[in-house]
Amino acid sequence: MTATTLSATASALAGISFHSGKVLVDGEIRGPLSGRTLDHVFPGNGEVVGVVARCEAADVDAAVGAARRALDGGWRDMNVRDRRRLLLDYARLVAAHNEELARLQTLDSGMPIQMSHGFLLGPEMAADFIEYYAGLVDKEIGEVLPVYPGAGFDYTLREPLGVVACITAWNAPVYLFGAKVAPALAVGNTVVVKPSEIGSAATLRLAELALEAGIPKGVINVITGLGPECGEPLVTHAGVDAVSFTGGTATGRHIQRFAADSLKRVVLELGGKSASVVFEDADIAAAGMLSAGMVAYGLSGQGCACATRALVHQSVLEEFNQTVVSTMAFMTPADPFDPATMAGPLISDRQLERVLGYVEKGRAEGATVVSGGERLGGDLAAGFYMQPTLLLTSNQTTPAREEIFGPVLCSIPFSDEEEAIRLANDTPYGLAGVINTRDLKRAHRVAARIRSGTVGINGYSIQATTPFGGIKQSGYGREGSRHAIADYSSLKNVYVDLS
Ligand code: TXE
Repeated sequence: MTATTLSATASALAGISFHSGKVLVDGEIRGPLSGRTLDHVFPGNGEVVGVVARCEAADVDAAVGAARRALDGGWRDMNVRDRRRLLLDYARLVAAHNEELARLQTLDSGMPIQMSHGFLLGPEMAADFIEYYAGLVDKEIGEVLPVYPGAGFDYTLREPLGVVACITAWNAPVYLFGAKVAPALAVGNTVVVKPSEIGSAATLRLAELALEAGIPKGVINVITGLGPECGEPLVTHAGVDAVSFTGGTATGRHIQRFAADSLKRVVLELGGKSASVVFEDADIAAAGMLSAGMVAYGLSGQGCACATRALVHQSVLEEFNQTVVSTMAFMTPADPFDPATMAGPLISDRQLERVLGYVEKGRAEGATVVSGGERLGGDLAAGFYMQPTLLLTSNQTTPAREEIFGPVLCSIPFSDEEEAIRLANDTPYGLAGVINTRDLKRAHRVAARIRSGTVGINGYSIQATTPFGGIKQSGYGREGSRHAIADYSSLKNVYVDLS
């Protein structure tokens, strides 16, 4: 197949221009010092659409040096009014480039263009993060504290950490850029962003817009490359003061180990295996649509917060599963650049094979494939598409226990509230969760007992104003809200003796 069989992709690719194989260091868009690149494969049709710079230690050094100079050269000590205004100008510019950034995000990740444009994961969300944290620049600055018994007072100063490395995943590059870079910059840090080696076009453009908004060169630098060649030298670099990471749990463990020698601050936003608990009194149709949507719509299950286990009261299991199957049928993957498309491809052939392997493993362990489970052919054969899949299983099979990162929902029956809570918590992860019930007391009772960083009741939402992050193997630290400021700053205490 060529791109011509996906007509929306063919016309989008003909019209997109982007920085192929480039980095942004010290205000300059240029090729990597290594002189090496990696192919940028578009998951919608399997074609190479450009290249990604394959940076190594010398590039890391240059980017960290530029960030340090920008930090010491004015960004850290800029008066808060100027910094606030620059960030607000930047937020406006990002929002004004919604169309262009959304297309680049789809090019990088295969995310359907309607979701790339949407508020949840699109440029408006990145703009909202920047605007929200611009509003905190002159507010999250410290506090005055009482001292006794003598005469005196005490105050705290919230200070930047220095140079922050922001290492991001391929699944939502625009959202992740906003969630990490905005709070880091707001408190006066400078950043080196390392997006996934899979696609860097949206991240580079976001950083370039910062320069156009008047943010000084070196405040945001972008380098790209493989984990061991580029990510590791960045994490271990003596000039990096903190690391904010989103990606797989195994990589998160490596990063924590690499950062241990220098004791630099680490924030880890890792994987999940969240549960949506469906009680017998819930709106079953709404719960089924929500569950199906979380694994079939948009990212095709390639999101850390997706509730990929549905724990369903046995009395409503059949009705729930039927709703899921019909909703999934409605969300059959298609050309991600077509505005009508609700679900896109998986990120790579390797990832698709891995997900199909989980379905097979589940089958061998006794799970029933209620619907889906196959790779899509025809016009979509050259891309990485698979049918949204419903498995009926216990909580003990491999697909119910491991993060699959694909459109696979595990439907798991339970018989009472205690069992539902036990199953929801019977996972190494602790990122998100949903409780579906019309019983107000039960909703809050169960929300308090689910061991995770976030929980939704009859729905789920993440935004700039609310804290998002995990516990257990899902990592630690928070993105969004004023609580994230703590992860990107240190608190200095100053005592004043008035006696
Ligand atoms: O992530 P990686 P991948 C999960 C999901 C997925 C799996 C692997 O289960 O199947 O992780 O995805 C950089 N030092 N999530 O391979 O490898 C890497 O270059 C420093 C969950 O894409 O963790 C990229 O920029 N950096 C997740 C980033 O880390 C390193 C989103 C993420 O890559 C590095 C994505 C190293 N040694 C995947 N190795 C979520 N939480 O949403 C890699 N990197």
